[in-house]
Amino acid sequence: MDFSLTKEQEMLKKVAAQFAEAELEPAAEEMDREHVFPVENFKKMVKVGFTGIGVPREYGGVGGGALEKVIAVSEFGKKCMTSASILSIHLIAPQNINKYGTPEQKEKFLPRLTSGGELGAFALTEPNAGSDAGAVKTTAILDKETNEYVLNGTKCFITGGARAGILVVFALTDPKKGLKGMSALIVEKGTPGFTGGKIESKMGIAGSETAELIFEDCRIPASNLLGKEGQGFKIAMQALDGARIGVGAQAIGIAEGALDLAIKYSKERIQFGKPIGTLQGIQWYIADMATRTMAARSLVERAAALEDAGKPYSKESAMCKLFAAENARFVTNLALQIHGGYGYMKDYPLERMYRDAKITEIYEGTSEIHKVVIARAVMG
Ligand code: COS
Repeated sequence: MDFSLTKEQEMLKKVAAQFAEAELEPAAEEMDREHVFPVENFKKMVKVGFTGIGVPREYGGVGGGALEKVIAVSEFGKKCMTSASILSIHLIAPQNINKYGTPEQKEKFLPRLTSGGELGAFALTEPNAGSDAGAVKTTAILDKETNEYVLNGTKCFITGGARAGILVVFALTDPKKGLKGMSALIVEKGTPGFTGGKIESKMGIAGSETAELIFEDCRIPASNLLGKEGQGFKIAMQALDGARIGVGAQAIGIAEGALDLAIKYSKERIQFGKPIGTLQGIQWYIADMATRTMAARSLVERAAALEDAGKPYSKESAMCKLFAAENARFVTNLALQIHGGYGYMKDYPLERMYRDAKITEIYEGTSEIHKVVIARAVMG
């Protein structure tokens, strides 16, 4: 297997790393403390082109695919997990409109999401439809006279939701059919009847806004149907297969960032008259962290390569996210432990990274859901 990056991918990695160090890292602590969305940094991401990854140039994108997303998101994750999360989740909307959209939908919505500065969101989850995504209750009933869907319901835990300009929203267009009656609609911010509700206060990734969305007789033109009626659940599942690689990338990023900090600290910190990194106990921690993180990266890149090759990757996506997320918690925990009391203090980034890492085991599907997906795939 060829693990080398192309010249363009090497360049992307370098640009993303420099961007993360210069723009994202300095803002990370304040974002965490103040729970503020990084408006200026998002504008800069747009300017450099990160928000157009995976979308063709004719729609304002920068091309590339899943591997390019992994490269950029993991570099962001090393320095600022909130920013990695914002980019990774933003990309779901343009990539899905690109995949399922009509030429008219692509022309209308993609340039706004890639180079136009609008944030995208993916609205599936509801208070009673989390892991059981098929239990969505939001409805979108077609008014045949006006040719509009009338959207009613409440979504929750939607990253970027209330702030997003363009959202992919899942609703039942034929409630009698359950998940087979689910469809995907493109919804624009400002549509009458669509309001943002509660903004959640979270344990980590504090700068990424996580919102409740309320739809009350919200009229969506029938031309905003993404894919076909009844295809919504499959679109959601396929979108999540891709999105899970994004979370895997966040998880390897934060693990690599924490490992870098742990190595640096263990060489600098003198106890008992020598750097703690000379102690075998610390070396064994570092060796375990490095080995597992390399394994996580390999799984994430493998899933991305399969997606880019157009091969089935649902199982691999679940495996990479499951493993990389558990590793992110493992590595941030040990990196904090190596820093001792300093690691526990807010003056150092480790306690934030430890809190930020936890979400990777929960969003875009919990670790337990990934085990369901993997077991079904391997056991038949
Ligand atoms: N790609 C394409 N189609 C898929 C699919 C995938 N990855 N996963 C399931 N489907 C299809 C199935 O093939 C089935 O289609 P048919 O009826 O035509 O055979 C249909 O979708 C229903 O699938 P299934 O019976 O497996 O549905 P379940 O209700 O059992 O749910 C899980 C499956 C648990 C895997 C799904 O609900 C899930 O992923 N839940 C987690 C949701 C999640 O990640 N939430 C986070 C939201 S974003 S923060």
